[in-house]
Amino acid sequence: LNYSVGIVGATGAVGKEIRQCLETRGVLDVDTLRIFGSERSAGSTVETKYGDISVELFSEEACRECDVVFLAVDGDFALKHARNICEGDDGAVVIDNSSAFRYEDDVPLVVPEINGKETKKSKLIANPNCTTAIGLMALWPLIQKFGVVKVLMSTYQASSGAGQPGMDELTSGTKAYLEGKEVVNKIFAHPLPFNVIPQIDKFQENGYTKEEMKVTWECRKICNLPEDTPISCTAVRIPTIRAHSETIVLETEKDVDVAVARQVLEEAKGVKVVDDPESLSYPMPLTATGQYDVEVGRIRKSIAFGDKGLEFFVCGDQLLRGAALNAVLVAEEMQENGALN
Ligand code: 11C
Repeated sequence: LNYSVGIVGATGAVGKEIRQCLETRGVLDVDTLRIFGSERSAGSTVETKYGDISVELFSEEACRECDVVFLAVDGDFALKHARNICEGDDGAVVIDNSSAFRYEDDVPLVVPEINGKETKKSKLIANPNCTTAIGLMALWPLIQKFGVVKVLMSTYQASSGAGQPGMDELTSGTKAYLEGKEVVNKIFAHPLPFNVIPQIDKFQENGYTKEEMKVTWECRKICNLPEDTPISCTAVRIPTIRAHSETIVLETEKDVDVAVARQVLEEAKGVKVVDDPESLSYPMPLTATGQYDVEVGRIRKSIAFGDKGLEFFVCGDQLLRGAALNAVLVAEEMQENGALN
């Protein structure tokens, strides 16, 4: 079972992390790694665990020669090429990181720990939005145990959500601010250093942003919840580098026992409980950065919902659980369940 694996967009922030996850985890049986890029990056060399790899010019034909292709590109590019790459028996499995196919009925939207089995249904798999994937790591085990009436989420999202250019704009802007120079913003709607911006992506007709609606739509689809399950989010950009934080309020169907909730989270795969107020221990972007597991803490019964409510705080690495790691786990799941063969 030696697979030919392709990454499109391997020089971007998510693409780099996909390669590193493949290398450091070593679970997916990679025989050959192929890296595809634009004319600008084609011909350059990337040092990898699998040897020095020359970046190939992207083509659908070359991608179809692979067994599995990770797309770390924008939605328009994915829309144009993804289905052509996976079409037919001889097409490749495509794991797409963009939002292009997430809401298509025939495309599973997958967090492997939740609905990994869905990967058997299609050769095109959508990777969720980072905010959704990070939040669901904690929400899903709790929903299974206590049921869900509604979810209220407030996010504190890192600059990496806008890729390497977002992280660069925060870093250079912070330096400029401290030097008393003008802070230039091209990626974010306003200067991000020493600020918070309550807008991520475009505003929708209902007053929510697209980022906020992604959380609603994607949580429902991944957890197979009724279409009208109330899930509401306010998404805010803050000046951190690469871990998203989320305050989550879960109104439950059953009474919640906080000790049981904590135990459920301690046993959940991909979750690390960091929750000891006495030692000032709780999730933070700095400690969640570079970690595969999502940190969960500040676990408490909700004053707002009484016995039927739980509040907690989550931090997860946006580029890993929110993107690259999730995509690589999808491929590992497909290797395991035979969907890659
Ligand atoms: C952000 N969540 O933090 C966005 C980035 O739908 O894959 C990821 C967008 C997506 O800006």
